[in-house]
Amino acid sequence: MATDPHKTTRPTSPGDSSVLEAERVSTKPPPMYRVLLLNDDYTPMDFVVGILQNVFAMTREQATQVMLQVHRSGRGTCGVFTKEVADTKVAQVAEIAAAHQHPLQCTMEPD
Ligand code: TYC
Repeated sequence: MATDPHKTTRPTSPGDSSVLEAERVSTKPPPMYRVLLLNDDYTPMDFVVGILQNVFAMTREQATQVMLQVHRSGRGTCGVFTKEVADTKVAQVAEIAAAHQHPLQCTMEPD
């Protein structure tokens, strides 16, 4: 029981240490999502670098490499995240790009 990694014992309710029940605990990693930037002909390069620094916490050097990858190949990876984090970052990019009237597109796909 205690050596089965899929089960643990814990109190049935907070503060109740008298009753211990087996409980299944998920050990699966969560599904992950790749967030991608797409190229376009209008968004300024330095704006894309700023997005990668501010939304994806890249250094200026990393951000420049990813921006150039997107510019040259059509798309590039910003990072791989849980669904909630990926959704949030895609929405942040859309909001910032729209606020500056740039057509920059950011998408996500299962990794
Ligand atoms: N192609 C754009 C330009 O020449 C730069 C750019 C890079 C745009 C990456 C979008 O996701 C992008 N100004």
